[in-house]
Amino acid sequence: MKMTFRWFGSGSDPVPLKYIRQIPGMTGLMGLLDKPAGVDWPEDEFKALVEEVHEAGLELEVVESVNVHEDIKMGVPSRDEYIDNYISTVKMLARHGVKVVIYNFMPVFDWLRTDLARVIPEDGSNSMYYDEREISGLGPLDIVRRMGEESGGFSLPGWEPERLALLEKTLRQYEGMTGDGLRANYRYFLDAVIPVCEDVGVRMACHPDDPAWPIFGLPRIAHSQEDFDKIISLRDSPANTVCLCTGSLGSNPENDVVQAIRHFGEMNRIGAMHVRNLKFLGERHFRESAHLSSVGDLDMYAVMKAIYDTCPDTYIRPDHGRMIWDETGRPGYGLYDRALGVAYLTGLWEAIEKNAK
Ligand SMILES: [Mn+2]
Repeated sequence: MKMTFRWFGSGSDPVPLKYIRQIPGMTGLMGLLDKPAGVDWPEDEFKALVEEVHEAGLELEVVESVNVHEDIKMGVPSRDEYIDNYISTVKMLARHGVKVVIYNFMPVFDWLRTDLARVIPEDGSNSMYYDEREISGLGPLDIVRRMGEESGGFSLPGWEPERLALLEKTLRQYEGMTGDGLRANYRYFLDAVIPVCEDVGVRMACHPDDPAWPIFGLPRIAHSQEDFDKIISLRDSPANTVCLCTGSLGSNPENDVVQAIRHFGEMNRIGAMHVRNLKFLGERHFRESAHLSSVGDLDMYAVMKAIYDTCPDTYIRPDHGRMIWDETGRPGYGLYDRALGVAYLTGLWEAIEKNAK
């Protein structure tokens, strides 16, 4: 298991690399360049990032948010140009030591919450929160506006302003698209990208829909074990893998997250893991909790044990954290609670490892 940390870059992440390096057990980052979907990532910028990360004593073997352009998901002719850019980016990342690329195939929207800083009454900290009842009367544009107002000036992954400008038009274009239609477009993308990944030694890792059910009537095809079985069979290859995010898949209590880890771990189809906990508050209603099993509804010991048993070499990161100790910053991505999450997960790991010997 390689413990890593998401980092947005020195220009836009208030957490210094030095602090990340000081978290016990930390090996590297899940990093990114902040580029709109469809752009061929500039090599000089990425090279500078790698050098900066290495200089801080960390690795950069996993890259996130290489976003898939909407034209690829919609399957319109201009997709070929964006697929070419994607392939060029994957090759470039491989040249600089990247082993795993995390992405998603969610139409229009990336992850969604109805409150980015809901106070947890028990301890006064706050965390990201979702209550489907709060969006029942709202359209997607209202939600996006609200998220923009609450993000404290940071742009949220998947909610880049340049995508939102096209939101209304894009929503219209998806009208009538089925899950199978979206999967056909996904297959087209994988057929082009996966052979390149096999050549250059990169694994693509698809992140689940978050929350793990369809929203706004859009087709969403990555929120259950069955969905990911279908995704893998679109192009079966060790390079076509899952980024198994326990908090995203686990937002739907019908998903057995531990079973899903064992299933895909045994198949060698887990490219990376996001590990976090959440607390169910009702039907389609949850908050992100601290990592500790007893304050949420996922069994984090069972999660780490499943990783240990089936994919012990995978990359892991604490996913989101609460905001504690009056820290301010990007919702979900403060230093303190994520660092506590790392300490807890590595502690579980040490116990599991020693117990097994
Ligand atoms: Mn995640």
